Amino acid sequence: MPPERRALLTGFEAYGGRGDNPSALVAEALDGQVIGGLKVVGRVLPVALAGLAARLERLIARTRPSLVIATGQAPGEPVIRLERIGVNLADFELPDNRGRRVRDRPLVRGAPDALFATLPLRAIHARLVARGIPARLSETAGLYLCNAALFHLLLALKGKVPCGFVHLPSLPAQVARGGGGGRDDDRLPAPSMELGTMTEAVRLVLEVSAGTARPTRRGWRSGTGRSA
Ligand code: PCA
Repeated sequence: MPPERRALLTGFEAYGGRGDNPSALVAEALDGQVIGGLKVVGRVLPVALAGLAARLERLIARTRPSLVIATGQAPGEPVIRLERIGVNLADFELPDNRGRRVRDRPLVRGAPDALFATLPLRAIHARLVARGIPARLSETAGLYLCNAALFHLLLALKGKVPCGFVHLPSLPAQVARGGGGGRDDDRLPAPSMELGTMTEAVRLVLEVSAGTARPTRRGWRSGTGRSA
């Protein structure tokens, strides 16, 4: 038997006064499934900057994944959003779940200003759209915890393991409730997407990424790296 290969899939807990987070529900739903030959290890992260990098590094060390997909909620976003880039900056528009609001601060001093996701984003986008799931490539994951997770993961993985971030819309029930925490993003007529559609989207992201990621002598690579 060949050794089991794993994909690490993370979601975030609820934040901003909302009762739930679709990314946590998707990570829990796919935990333990085998997708594209990889056993999915689904984990839910706290929405807190303190300890985030260490937690991600621990998860990588324990899981030794061949693929890492992080996910989070983007209230107000109508489609599946495939993040191209993580930036070395934290500037929170609201406090994290430990009450900490970071302004204008690099995530890691001395690290690069930005790192590119290493997933085959065009192929993923094409597969989602072919399945009838609206999706787009995005050039900013924000300056909050989702961007921080993407940046820390890309820094830790050093391009050796394909890694990227998927932002998910709000759940219909979140929009129906009119949002939480006094934020406008979830108020009607805000967009939403069914949990089943989002789960299928993340499943397809895993499948396409697992299919194109190939081991090379220099480590893992996926099909994005053509230069202009
Ligand atoms: N979304 C937030 C953090 C947690 C989440 O699910 C973000 O976009 O940064």
